Amino acid sequence: MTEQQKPLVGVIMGSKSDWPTMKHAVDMLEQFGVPHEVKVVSAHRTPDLMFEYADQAEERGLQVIIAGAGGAAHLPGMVAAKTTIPVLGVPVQSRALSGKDSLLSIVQMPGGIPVGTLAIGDAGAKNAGILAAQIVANQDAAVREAVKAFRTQQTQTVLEHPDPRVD
Ligand code: RP5
Repeated sequence: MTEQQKPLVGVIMGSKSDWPTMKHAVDMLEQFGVPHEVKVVSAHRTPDLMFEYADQAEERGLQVIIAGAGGAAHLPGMVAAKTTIPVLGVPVQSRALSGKDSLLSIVQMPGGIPVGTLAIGDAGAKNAGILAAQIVANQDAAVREAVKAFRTQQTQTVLEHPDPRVD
């Protein structure tokens, strides 16, 4: 439903193979009711599309871009180089190096072009979705309330299940 409204968050990834990871970011945006769009945009296979996407993001009304990539993960940094919209980078867990290559490719940006880098893999994607919602929440009371409700529920779940041996 939130995908049909004018998107505030753009979720892009270097390959279709990144989707099982990046889905966790989208799940959170859905949960918080944040309008978003999802697209494969590759720094290496579709470089012109990447620049066009970054160039047009602001005028299209995007407030945050979540960019996931693995291996030589240049997508988040290159998108950040072409826009002043906050870019959150998700290092996808690569097969060869377990995502350490992805992490270092994304996190080691030169001073002046920030990328907010999350953890490797599913947790990073999930947190990117939450963080993007928190950014949108600065100007959106409904999203703010949804994030707060999520936090409260999460805390309650832990408190109500203190014994790790019992489901
Ligand atoms: C990166 O290369 C993608 O982000 C992906 O994580 C990785 C492998 O891509 P595929 O070969 O699976 O398409 O650009």
